Amino acid sequence: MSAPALRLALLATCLMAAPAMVQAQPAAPQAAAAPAAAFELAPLPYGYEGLEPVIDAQTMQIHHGRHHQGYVNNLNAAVAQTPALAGKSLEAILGEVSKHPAAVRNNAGGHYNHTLFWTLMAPADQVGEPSAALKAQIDKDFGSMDAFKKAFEAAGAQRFGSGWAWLVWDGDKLAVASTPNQDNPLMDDAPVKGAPVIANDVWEHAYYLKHQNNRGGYLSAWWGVLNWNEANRLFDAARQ
Ligand code: MN3
Repeated sequence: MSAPALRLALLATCLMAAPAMVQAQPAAPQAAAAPAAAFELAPLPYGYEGLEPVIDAQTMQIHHGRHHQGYVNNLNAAVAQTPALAGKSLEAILGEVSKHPAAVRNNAGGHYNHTLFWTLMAPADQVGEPSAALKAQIDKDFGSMDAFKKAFEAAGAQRFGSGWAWLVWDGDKLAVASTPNQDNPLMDDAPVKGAPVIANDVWEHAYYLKHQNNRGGYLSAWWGVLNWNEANRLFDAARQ
């Protein structure tokens, strides 16, 4: 918004609010100056307890309300300090992330990955099943659903430290990958690039309260809350 337009908008806001503000303190300047394009944390599409018993409610509450909120807050702070990023979409930032400081990489990745992750899970009675198209492509590229699941679990289990396991559509085929930290396949310097179809968070904060050191147990139980309806939608969208 240009400076004159901003002044007009502020004036209009003051005029509209005037009757209610007779007794009020002068408006705090930061309220009007909040960045228009700040990233926000969306609510979870189910309750904290919705993924029990695979993922416990306390883990979901901390993971969404503190970890993800932290990525959002830190991303907004990093963008505010990097004028070249003003107004850019999350996907656009990820696509040029190698040009930017680590705080942008880690928090843009953290926000994107978790936003995706929440929608890729659902209560066990709402997960649906793989579409015929996705199942056929998995059979073609991995041999069978079981072989795909084995490869995906291995990618998550073998990621040393913190990171993510992915199923991506690379334009020609499906591929399993893993990334460190909050990296993802949209980043311009990712070793495996493509459109995410399935993603699992293998940071200890995603499973430790319930599964402790048993990352393999978490990875195998996680199929019970994988939202195939969303994976099918992402696969269809990626091929258009
Ligand atoms: Mn996480």
